[in-house]
Parts: sequence; structure tokens; C-alpha cells
Amino acid sequence: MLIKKAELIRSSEITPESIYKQRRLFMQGLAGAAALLSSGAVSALSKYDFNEDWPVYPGPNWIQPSISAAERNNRFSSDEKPAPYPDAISHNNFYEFGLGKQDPSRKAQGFKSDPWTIEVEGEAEKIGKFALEDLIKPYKFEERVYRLRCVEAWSMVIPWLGIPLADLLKQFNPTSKAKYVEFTTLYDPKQMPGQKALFSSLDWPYVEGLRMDEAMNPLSFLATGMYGQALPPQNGAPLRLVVPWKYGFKSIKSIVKIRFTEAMPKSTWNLTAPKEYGFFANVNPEVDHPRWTQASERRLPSSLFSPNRIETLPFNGYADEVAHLYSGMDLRKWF
Ligand SMILES: Nc1nc2c(c(=O)[nH]1)N[C@H]1C(S)=C(S)[C@@H](COP(=O)(O)O)O[C@H]1N2
Ligand SMILES: [Mo]
Repeated sequence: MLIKKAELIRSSEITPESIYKQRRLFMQGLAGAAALLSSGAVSALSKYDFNEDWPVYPGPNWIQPSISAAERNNRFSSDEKPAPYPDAISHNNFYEFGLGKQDPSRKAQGFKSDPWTIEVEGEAEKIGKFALEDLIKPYKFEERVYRLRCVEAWSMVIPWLGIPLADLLKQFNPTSKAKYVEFTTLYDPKQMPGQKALFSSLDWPYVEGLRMDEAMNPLSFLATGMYGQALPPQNGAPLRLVVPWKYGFKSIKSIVKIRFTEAMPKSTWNLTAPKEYGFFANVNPEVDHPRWTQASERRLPSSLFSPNRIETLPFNGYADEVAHLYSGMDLRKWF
């Protein structure tokens, strides 16, 4: 679905003031980026075209130096063309802000993602509450261009910025009892209108999880940015998971808690409809969802006249990196 510019930034939906602020900050960010460019520091990061009519999210100040020093990781990046930025920030699933694809881009604008605290619990030596800034700062940011495949059978190519999940998790020294890691999204109905909706279909907060070996796989990624800049609120600011070989619902947004567990975490979609959404949720063209065939997908942007249907690949095309994690498992049973 291609969304027209006017639709996204209709002033009745987003306060003009917040847009102004974003633009002003964006321009400042650009000046900084230009200065660094001339020193060659960001040469390895892909460049994306931004139209100044689009809201662009500068993110917290502390993130800018890491973004400027980021480099593209070619080993794990797809060379497919990323979706245009406007599509990636206006066609979202983030039920905390509503069920519609455009609800997040319209309703998450005032979302406060700085300062941000991450709580670490469970089977690890280092547990407690940490400022995101302190957790992230020691690492060098990478850019990874990944395919994102939603279980609703659409997909997008997105250039993420961030750090390997394994790097962050190792910092906490998980104990030998840590078999899984669980992630929780912020619960804040004042900021997230979808959480107070009377007929809300999900139990909040949103929870997801990975088996420890999945979490430690080099493809598993924590994004703090996309398209060479900070993550917009609708895409999960300030920190979200990106697990490219699994359906999109595993890639939990706006994470506030990380818990190491011995037992398999109870994840939100799996709890809601266990026959439809498995814990593993590996992209698998051979196992259909009751409502969507998974054999093919609509690569966005697409339209009625150019549907852009492509074949879905096992593990979303990442089988070489991850198929070994599931050897001996019946993937029809463990969908
Ligand atoms: N907390 C939270 N995380 C979430 C979701 C959500 O509703 N809440 N939706 C998931 C789904 S279904 C998808 S497809 C992706 C979409 O990510 P995007 O909007 O950045 O493309 O986010 C995932 N992470
Ligand atoms: Mo999804």
C-alpha cells in the first residue's frame, strides 16, 4: 500500500508544532552529517533520500555520534532496494497505537522515548535497571539491510541501524539456566491509546521471546535506527528487536524489559491464538496461516496495478544462516 504524502502528515492528525520541531532538528542533524561526510566518517553508511516534507526523527542527542560512526555490514545485508522511507514509516503494525496500518504514524508522534530505562531480570549475573544510553554507547552501530516479512503476507526491505543482539546480551552474563530470553514492550496507556481500547484484542504489555541460540545468532539484531537515522516512534523507538528469518510479530518494539528464563516465554500472539501463531514463527512457505497463504508475499510498495507478488523463501531467505538451529525439529509442529 502506497501512502500519499498528504495523507500521512494531515495537520489534523499531527500537531504542526511537533512537525516543525522535527524538521528543525532534522536540518541540524543534516548539517552535522554533512560535516562528518567531508571527513569521510560516514562514507560506509548507505545514503537515503529524504524529502523535507517528511517527518524525520532525530532521536536523542546521545545517539547521533553512534549513527555518524555507523558502517554497513555487507555480510548480512541484502542488496535488494529498500522500501522508500515514507512507506516504511507509514505502513506499520504497532497495536499499542491502534489496529490500522496508519494508526502508529499518526498516533505515536508525541511518544516519549528519551530518557529510556531497560530492566534486566532473571537468569543472569548482571541484572537491574539501566539507562539505554549507557547500555548502547559502548557498541559500534552497524547498518543491516534486512527483509521484514509480516505474517499477513506483506514484506518490506528495511535498512536498520543498531547492534547485534548477542553483543548486548553477553554483557549481562546469562547463567547456564538461561535457555530463553523474553522481551517486553512499554505499558503506558496514557501514551499508547491502543492499550486502553475497550475492545483491545491483546493482553498488554506485548511480550516476545527467543530461544537463547536464536538470540545469539549473528542475524538477531537490536535496532535503534533505520535509514541512517534514529528510529521513529511508529517503528519501535528507542529500541526494537529485528529477527529477519521470523514473522514480523517476533520483532518486538519499544522494549523496556529483558528477562533470561529457563522456561519458554509466554509470548503475546502465541497466547492470543496458539493455533495461528507459534512461538518459533519461522517464515515457512509450506505452513499456511489459517487466513493467509504463506507461499507468497506482497513486497511493498505495491499497488492494485503492480501487486509485486513474490515467492516466499524458507526462513525468509536466511536458511544458510539459521536452518541449522532447527535441525531435527518438525517445523510443521513447531511453527
Ligand atoms: N510492541 C509491539 N511490537 C510489534 C508489533 C506490535 O503490535 N506491538 N507488531 C509486530 C508486527 S505484526 C510487525 S509485522 C512488525 C512491523 O514492524 P514495522 O512497523 O516497523 O514495519 O512489528 C512487530 N512488533
Ligand atoms: Mo506482522
